[in-house]
Amino acid sequence: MDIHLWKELLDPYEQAVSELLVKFRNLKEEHRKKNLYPPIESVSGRVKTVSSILEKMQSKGIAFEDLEEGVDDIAGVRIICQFVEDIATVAAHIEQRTDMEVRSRKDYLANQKKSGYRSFHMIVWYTVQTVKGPKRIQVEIQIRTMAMNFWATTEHSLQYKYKGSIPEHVAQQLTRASDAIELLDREMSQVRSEIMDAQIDSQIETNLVKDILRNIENLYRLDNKREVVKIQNEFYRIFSTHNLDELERFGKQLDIMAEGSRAQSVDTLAT
Ligand code: 0O2
Repeated sequence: MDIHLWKELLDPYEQAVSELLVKFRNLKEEHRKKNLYPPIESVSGRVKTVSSILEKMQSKGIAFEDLEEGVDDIAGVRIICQFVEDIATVAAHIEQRTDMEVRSRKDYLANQKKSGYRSFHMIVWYTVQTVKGPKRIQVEIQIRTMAMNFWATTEHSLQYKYKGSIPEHVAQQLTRASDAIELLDREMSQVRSEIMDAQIDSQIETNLVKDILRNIENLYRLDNKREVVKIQNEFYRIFSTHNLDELERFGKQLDIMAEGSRAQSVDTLAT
């Protein structure tokens, strides 16, 4: 197999990773726009390097003709969550999507690996549209918390440093660190609802401020400028009180004013 064929083989996998990154990032954004708690903290992806694919084929005895079936993580997407509970939410979301079909799951949360690795893996079938028509490929989706990711990234670097045979004393430290990570995730879950409330409030405030400033700018273009400066000062006063209810009331009043002002300017244009 020459280099040109490798590129041709990997192109649809690149496409799948790019598309899935957009889709999962949009899902997070959609939650934010609707003032909902997003179960996704961040998303990243990669296509396996040729050398890494070759290593996997050699270690598992996979022939070239079985490459795409046998190496199921050529395309990989990693979804990072804030809390352990979010992992199940994301997995359930993936199960019910119509643009991918779950082929298999590996629950390294219920069955932690000997190394201390914890994560939830799903292999999904995903179809990309290419110039040669649709191509159905496998994508590995890893779902884990930020804490689990910290552990896995560090351990991965050590695997690289020690070429896969981590010395016993380092392996023991990693096992202890993994136990500490599990405890940390459990502790964070205890305060989950409080953190979620705080984050949602902060998101509501961010969205409100954005809407209010847009309305103020629009009014400034259409209305009595001195009045609009007064409105702006009132906004700054309310904002400094950190009273979300008052800010919401102010935002609604401004919506009505902006609507009235828009209607008036349309009438003026029509006459
Ligand atoms: P990379 O560089 O991430 O691509 P299997 O024979 O099916 O049990 P397989 O096919 O490796 O083994 O599947 P598994 O166990 O689900 O692992 C797939 C990926 O999960 C790995 O890909 C890693 O990304 C991650 N992973 C699994 N076990 C560990 C672990 O002990 N430590 C860390 N840091 N990551 C792990 P690759 O191809 O190994 O690496």
